[in-house]
Amino acid sequence: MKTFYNHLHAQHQGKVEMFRGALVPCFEVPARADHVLAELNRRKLGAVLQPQAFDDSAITAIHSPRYLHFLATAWDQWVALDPTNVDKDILPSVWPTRTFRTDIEPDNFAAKVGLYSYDAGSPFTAGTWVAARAGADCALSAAQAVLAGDRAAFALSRPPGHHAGMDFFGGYCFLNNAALAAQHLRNNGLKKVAVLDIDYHHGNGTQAIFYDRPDVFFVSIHGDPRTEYPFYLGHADECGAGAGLGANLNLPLPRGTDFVAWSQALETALAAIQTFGADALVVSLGMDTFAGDPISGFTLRSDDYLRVGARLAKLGLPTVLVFEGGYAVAEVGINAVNVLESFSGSV
Ligand code: SP5
Ligand code: ZN
Repeated sequence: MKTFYNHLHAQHQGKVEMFRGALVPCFEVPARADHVLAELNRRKLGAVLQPQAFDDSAITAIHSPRYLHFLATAWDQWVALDPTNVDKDILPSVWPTRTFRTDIEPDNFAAKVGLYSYDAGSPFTAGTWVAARAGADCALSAAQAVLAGDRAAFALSRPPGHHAGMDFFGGYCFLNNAALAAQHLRNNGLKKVAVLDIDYHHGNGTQAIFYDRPDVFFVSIHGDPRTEYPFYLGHADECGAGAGLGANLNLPLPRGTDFVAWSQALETALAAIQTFGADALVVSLGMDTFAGDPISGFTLRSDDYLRVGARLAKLGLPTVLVFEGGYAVAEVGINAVNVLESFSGSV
């Protein structure tokens, strides 16, 4: 399996995120991707390639122009406010909740940051845009490889993507890499695409992007949003809307869920993907279902990921795997490559 690696990922390097009234060190760190790359190389799992550069039309297929303009200019606007801002991350502090208007982009910078975000845990830094844009190229390149006939391809990038919506960032995510890959597959001849999200956290951004569409089936296995981030989406009764009714499936599980119960949900998800009749699969591959994850609550072990990769391969679909979360830094490489190696060994 080819890997498209974002060699610019470390340009996104947040310092702090808000947690219980304090700024704490970021969980989403460059070492995560470094460990996955090192493990891929150690096991010689296939070529590690630089992505192709895709033009912005592939991005505007998912994200709004005003959001993309904001992301591309945010750092310069931030430093223009005060030159000493170069040493600080951008974090939002005000948001337009219910009853506020979101159609007018304010001039005030803090107000703009809030308009385009939904949490205070996702610092925007000097290199965030460059890293996220190169990550989009990785996801698109992986989709392109599959379109060209590869059975599967892996996009190894950070920041992750599945929490990012059409016009907002959050949950450490800025551009929705999985959605970009799915849309690229759709735009190039594949009629029906399934996105299977196995990150611990519900992929609210991906769900929202495709919620009213019948051509992209979003299926997610995740911590119950009543107790787990992102809290406000991911319940079992969210089934899609309008023409997309029936093309969304959420399988929330309680904190503490083990591999046996998680695997049952995986079987439900895969059966639904087969019933949908997908021509291709995009996997939001979060490794934060691991027992040792510092911010999550499932109890999967490293060996379990060997079963996951083999099972995904058995579905028999052209597959784009996109790296998402996973914060047990020392183990994230082993766990992710366990999925990839067993997938490759099973096709
Ligand atoms: C892509 C992805 O996995 N995003 C997850 C974003 C989660 N953000 C909220 C993190 C809350 C941190 N809680 C710290 C608990 C320390 N015991
Ligand atoms: Zn996650």
